[in-house]
Amino acid sequence: MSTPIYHEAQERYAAFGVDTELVLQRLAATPISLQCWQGDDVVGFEHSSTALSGGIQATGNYPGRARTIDELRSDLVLALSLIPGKNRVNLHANYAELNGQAVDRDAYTFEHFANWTSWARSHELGLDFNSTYFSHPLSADGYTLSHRDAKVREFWVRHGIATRKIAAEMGRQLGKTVITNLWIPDGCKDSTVSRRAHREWLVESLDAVFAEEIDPKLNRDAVESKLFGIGFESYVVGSHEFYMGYAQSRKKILCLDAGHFHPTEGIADKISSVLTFCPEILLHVSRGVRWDSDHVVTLDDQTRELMAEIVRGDYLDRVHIGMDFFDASINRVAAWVIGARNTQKALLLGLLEPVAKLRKFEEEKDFASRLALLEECKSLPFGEVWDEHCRRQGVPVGFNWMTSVKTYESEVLSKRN
Ligand code: RNT
Ligand code: ZN
Repeated sequence: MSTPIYHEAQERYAAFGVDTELVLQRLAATPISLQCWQGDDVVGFEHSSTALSGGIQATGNYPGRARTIDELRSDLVLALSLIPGKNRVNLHANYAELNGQAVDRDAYTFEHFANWTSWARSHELGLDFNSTYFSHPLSADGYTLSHRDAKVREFWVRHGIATRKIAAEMGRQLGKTVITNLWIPDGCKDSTVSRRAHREWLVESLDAVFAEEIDPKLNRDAVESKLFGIGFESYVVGSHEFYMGYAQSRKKILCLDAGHFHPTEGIADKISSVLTFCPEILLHVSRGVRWDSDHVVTLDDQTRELMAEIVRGDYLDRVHIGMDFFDASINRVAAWVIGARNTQKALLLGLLEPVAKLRKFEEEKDFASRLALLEECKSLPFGEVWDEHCRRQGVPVGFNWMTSVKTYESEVLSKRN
């Protein structure tokens, strides 16, 4: 039963030509992919579990990090139960279940992800996937697919191929398409003179990784750019221009990570440019703070603008929404829930925008009314619509979700060391 307060909100929006019922349907139909790596500070479960490298860092030492795959799954289940809608889980290749086998990343097979897949099936979750090119002895000098040594490149090409095969099998078994993302750390701390050579090696390697056609119903590939990394300040091989060209020419999905551009540069304005040339976009919704690209997503202007652009351009069916942050300084389950609920709230705000009215003002060159209405929208009762969504989706309304996290913290997380 909807509450009277929701009906009031419904009428307020209806006055601007917005149908909140339709909005809630669209919101419920849009999954968010939860990054598994928020649960264990991107460590993964390979035997050696080398320290996190590749220009990314999870800072903080809040107790409760998942130390085993079972712990990570149980943390994910709690987080998912507090986020409205049918969502997805995004795995990384270094979350393979190796059971002590001495197998390197170029030889990973579906069997190492079979348990993850049956777990996903039993929770009716879709999976997404990532090849892992960091935290490995063969990436220690900062280069992988664009390494000057062909042997190193070949190792990583085999890893990329293995990842796509695993993803396709996950997609087949789940009956849900997997989006596999490829991000490499490659680059250098200081002025590099062989920029061209590394980029040419990277194209060659990527073409080799993607050589085999895979049914797009099972797996689709994305490539992710970055401006700089920690210790990779002067040169990153896979820059935005590089992958924009690559994705456009090879018809791949372009992954835009909100934290991978200049600090004042948002990704909202890129959506309609990229989608003019690329078939689809994968989002890594994140929050850049100074040099860190991976803070927990808040309901900030950049995220709101991003979601508004996706709705305004009618692009929802060409955009895959994933999150990418890793915060080790707060309760990790809470981080997932805060980030996901904010991502969804930003999308809800975008869906609630009276686009038709705003467009009309634009056509009439009435820019004062456009600005006035855009600002007016900020004080419309979107919180009531959000609460209604949570109620209908059977998740806690408002701040109440935190109670479950606190109970779990005292009963489970605080007992980990
Ligand atoms: C790194 C990229 C990449 C990673 C994950 C773990 O800067 O954003 O997406 O965060 O693959
Ligand atoms: Zn990312």
